[in-house]
Amino acid sequence: MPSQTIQWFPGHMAKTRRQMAEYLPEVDIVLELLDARIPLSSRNPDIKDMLQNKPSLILLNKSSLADQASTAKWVKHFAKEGIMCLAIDCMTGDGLDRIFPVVCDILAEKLERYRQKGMAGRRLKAMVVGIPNVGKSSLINRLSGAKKAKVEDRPGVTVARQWISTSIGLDLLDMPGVLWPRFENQIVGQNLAMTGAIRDRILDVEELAVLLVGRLRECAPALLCERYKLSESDLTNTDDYDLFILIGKKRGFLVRGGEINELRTAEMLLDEFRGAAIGRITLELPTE
Ligand SMILES: Nc1nc2c(ncn2[C@@H]2O[C@H](COP(=O)(O)OP(=O)(O)O)[C@@H](O)[C@H]2O)c(=O)[nH]1
Ligand SMILES: [Mg+2]
Repeated sequence: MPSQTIQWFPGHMAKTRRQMAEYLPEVDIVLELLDARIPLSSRNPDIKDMLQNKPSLILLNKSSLADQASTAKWVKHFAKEGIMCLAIDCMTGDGLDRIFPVVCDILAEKLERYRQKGMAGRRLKAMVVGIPNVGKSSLINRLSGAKKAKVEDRPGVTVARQWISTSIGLDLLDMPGVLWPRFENQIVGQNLAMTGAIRDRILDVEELAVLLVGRLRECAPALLCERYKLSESDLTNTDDYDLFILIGKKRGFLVRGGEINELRTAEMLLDEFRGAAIGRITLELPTE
């Protein structure tokens, strides 16, 4: 399971901490990207520490894949903790034009001081941080209007430090080092694997897909039924594995002898969840 596989992260985190500390004094604000489908699991719990009181803004990215009502709950949740938060999407462009105005709000006092010193036109600098695959490079490319940061569909690819100017008056720094999530429990690891933040090949794909079916019947039973032509009784009378097999059967993923092709069913389910073909689904909600 993921929690066992990824134990070597702490060493990397010490290095990331040093690299971040080195560049923090150069920036006005930190843009912290989270995955809107799993805002908690995609957040490094040490980030607050690492930011050393630097102003920050949380960006719930990939929000076009997440359930809208759930995203609104997360925005409220972070606001209650005193952290400004915006829902964005780097594919659709949703929310991106709100980033600069909100950054200016957060930095209002500092900007006023600049104005008084006659430095009103000074460009602002932001460091973009987040776990692998959360969309840091996509955000930077989108805001700079060019393909300057390397976008990877494989997680965990380190990119060399680079300052990138954008049209919105903000210079962006792609995160130095790699910010890993912390696998505090099995659920966090599963959430990261289901959304594609962790490579599939370190996991058992069929096992993950059965877990996903279990989660979907909890979070989005209606969407699950609609997509795979399941009835209500299909959901109540089966365990997760049987439901997984039923979905494969409905799709016609049969092999010789009438068995279900489990690998193909698993890959289909994970693909369709990740691409929001099942619908817009958020896997975790804030606890009250
Ligand atoms: N649907 C959707 N996909 C996104 C979004 N942002 C990034 N991606 C995808 O997520 C993957 C990782 O993006 P990347 O920018 O390389 O993440 P990084 O590792 O944080 O720099 C790529 O396949 C992107 O196309 C988004 O807002 N919506
Ligand atoms: Mg990147």
